[in-house]
Amino acid sequence: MSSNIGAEAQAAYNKYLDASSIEEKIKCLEEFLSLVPKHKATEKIVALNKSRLAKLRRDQDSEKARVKSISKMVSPFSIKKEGLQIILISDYHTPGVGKTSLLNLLTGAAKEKIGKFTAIPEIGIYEYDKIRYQIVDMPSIMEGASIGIGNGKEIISQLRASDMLCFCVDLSRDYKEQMDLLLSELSKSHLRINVPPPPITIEKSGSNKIQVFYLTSESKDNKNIEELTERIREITHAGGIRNAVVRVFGKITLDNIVDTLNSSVVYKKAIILGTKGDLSLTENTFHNLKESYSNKFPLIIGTSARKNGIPNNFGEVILNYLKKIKVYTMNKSIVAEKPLILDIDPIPTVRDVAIKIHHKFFESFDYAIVIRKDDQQQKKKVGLDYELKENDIIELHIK
Ligand SMILES: Nc1nc2c(ncn2[C@@H]2O[C@H](COP(=O)(O)OP(=O)(O)OP(=O)(O)O)[C@@H](O)[C@H]2O)c(=O)[nH]1
Ligand SMILES: [Mg+2]
Repeated sequence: MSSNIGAEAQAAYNKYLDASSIEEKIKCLEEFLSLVPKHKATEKIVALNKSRLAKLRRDQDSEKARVKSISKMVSPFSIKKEGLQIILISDYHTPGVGKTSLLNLLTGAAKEKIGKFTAIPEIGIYEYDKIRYQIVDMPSIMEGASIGIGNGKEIISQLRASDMLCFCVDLSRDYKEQMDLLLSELSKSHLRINVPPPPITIEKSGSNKIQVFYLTSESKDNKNIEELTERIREITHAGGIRNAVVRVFGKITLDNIVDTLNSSVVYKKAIILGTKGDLSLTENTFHNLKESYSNKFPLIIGTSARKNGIPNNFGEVILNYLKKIKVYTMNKSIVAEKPLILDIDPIPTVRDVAIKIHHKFFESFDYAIVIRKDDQQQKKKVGLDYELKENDIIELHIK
């Protein structure tokens, strides 16, 4: 390059030649153009590099557009929730465990796909008591799913978002082998099954230290509090957090602290569905499956797509298991056909209903009328804190 551009501009130009990314090239060229003296002798160089810069910016824009369009592409593994999302999972085996058969039994969907390997999720809606359960028949989980084998990453990311998992276990095969594989891949993917989130929160703070508070009498019952506090500080520090407020609400383990620091850990409720219960000797296997896993899985149900199906009140059983209740809203004396689903822990109140329907009901709330059929006083005028029970009918009034 000509010597009349100046040393600084030359240095910026050299940096541009060495730059590897588009962003870096753009930055260096901008710097070069701001430094180069503008006169007749440099006119050509300036124009040339302005043009290069414009081209780089166009390249950058189209690269951004490309990335955006990829991220917009909908993966068949990412499923939009509709109602309560329940996902059927099993290990990979030929013949299959019977997930597609169960999906069909519950929802009528995918009949023609039974007996064929399910490569992308199949979906159906199971309705019970006007509550919609979205049943997802997921492709089976292979060994190494946690590191991405057999679309493992995509499958597991959807499991993380679901309301409940059904471990489907073929009762005509070795149940332990199937359970071990599923539990191991999910655990490696940081899914914690049928355990509540640990009673500890760690919140980054502005203070210059890690402060630990024991906030309940149960939390004060932790063994050797001083030592535990020291461990909490060490583990939190090792997790890259220097300033934090740690709140402990109950009994905790050191693993609980590690999990709390790991934002990818999720806590999922799951049940076991034994399949092919019509085949010989499966009664015995079902009994053993229950013996082995009922401490970790409080709900284990035997099914058969060929003979006795699945319990008629499956929807009710699931709702109870998920610790949810249904209530109904009322508008101008007309009770909504579809119920609202609320968690029973903590006890739901009128406030939860108002927020769930629309924020305006909460912000401009005046009073609510609650009708409870099994109560002495059937109709009550109540406030936001009023605690609700299953099948309550609620009419919200705003100011
Ligand atoms: N006897 C008996 N056979 C069943 C039952 N459920 C499924 N099968 C059979 O088992 C085979 C696999 O059933 P699918 O429902 O396709 O299994 P899947 O879990 O969806 O299989 P993949 O999609 O390959 O993972 C088919 O031949 C079914 O007819 C059952 O309850 N009893
Ligand atoms: Mg299938």
